[in-house]
Amino acid sequence: MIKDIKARKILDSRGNHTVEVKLETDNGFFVASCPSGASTGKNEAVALPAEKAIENINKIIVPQLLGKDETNQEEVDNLMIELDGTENKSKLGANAILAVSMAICRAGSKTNGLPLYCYISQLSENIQYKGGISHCSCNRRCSPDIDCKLPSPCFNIINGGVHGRNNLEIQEFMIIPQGESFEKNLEIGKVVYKKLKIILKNKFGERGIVIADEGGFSPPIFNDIEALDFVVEAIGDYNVKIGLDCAASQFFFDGKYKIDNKLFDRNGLIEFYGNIVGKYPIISIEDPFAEDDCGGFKLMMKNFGDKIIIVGDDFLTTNIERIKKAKEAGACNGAIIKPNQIGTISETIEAGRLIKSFGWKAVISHRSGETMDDFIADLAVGFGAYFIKSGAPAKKERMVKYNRLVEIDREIQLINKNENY
Ligand code: 2PG
Ligand code: MG
Repeated sequence: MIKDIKARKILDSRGNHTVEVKLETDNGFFVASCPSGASTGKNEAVALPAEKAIENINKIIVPQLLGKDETNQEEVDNLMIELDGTENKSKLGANAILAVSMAICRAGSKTNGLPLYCYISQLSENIQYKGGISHCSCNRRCSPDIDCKLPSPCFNIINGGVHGRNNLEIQEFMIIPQGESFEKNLEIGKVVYKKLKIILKNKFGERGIVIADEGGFSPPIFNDIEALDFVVEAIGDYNVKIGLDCAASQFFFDGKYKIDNKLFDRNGLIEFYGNIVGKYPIISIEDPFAEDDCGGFKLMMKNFGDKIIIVGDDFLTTNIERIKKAKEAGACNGAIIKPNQIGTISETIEAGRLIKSFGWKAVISHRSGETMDDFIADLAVGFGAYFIKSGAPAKKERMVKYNRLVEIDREIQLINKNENY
């Protein structure tokens, strides 16, 4: 039973205020906090100033939630959605609602005696029960044969766009190691990141290794192709692919896309992407066109949909209706899932299930303004996400997520070997 909820202001990784919630049940205290984006999609749920969101939690949400059952995630989330009453959570604030929703999820996992990823699996029906509870060998009331797979990490090692301190238009240059385990991939990510640091320092001195919002470097280069060349040099002989988040809404002006001082129409941009996909080991491109340019996304799918993953982020905003429309239009084959784009864990899970039902690749993502909350690590495993984006293998608010994934990975391996952990 929910006994108490306290909300307070904390600072995020950019030094901005955000909301942290501490929720109390009979089983203890559960803390959660909300991240925030810089390149936000205009259809995202609305975050209010932290003070206002906290006031809404204390005055409106808390009185309605006290005494409720923390294991009824959907019911409690629906209650908050009703209390808000808007399409985009602008009355109570998505940051207020989400922080509470995450804390409830943590509390529910504890009450059920399950690790968070396992509980989220159950919430999203991702676990295959082996004849039910009696077959459990790990005392966790879930099958030892968990259908939880670790996502592949996408490490954002060069930051441009609104996250960078340079003139690169593409927002994120990510490396995606192809090793056999999560831990191995983290190791490769770390090595390539450090190699890139040496390369950039040799070329640009200290200015080359300025670190930007997501822990990636922000070297003083003006050319996105040159950035790709640095990434490839750092990768060397490792089996590592590349993912890009173009966040193209940020370089779309008056109907034209501006990259590297050139203006492109849709077809021109397709040609630009064709050149880089042909030359570099790119396997995924996020938001290649602006958030309202569904035609651009369709063209992207038509040209490259059988070769790479075309991921919608600002384009979809973890929004069920937008995801459905994109499916009908044939505009994506992958989607970003960010809990604070939609505002509750139940809706996040619903969006994830829809994405997976289409056979699309689900990409769980952090925000550029983060906290030390590692919820998305458990979410990624619970969902069976294909990728997780949590920035560079640097900066502690990014690393807590990757470190939590290593912990989960070890735990699952032990469970699958029927050993105690
Ligand atoms: C993105 C995110 C996270 P932001 O565009 O995918 O990398 O950035 O949180 O600024 O929207
Ligand atoms: Mg994005």
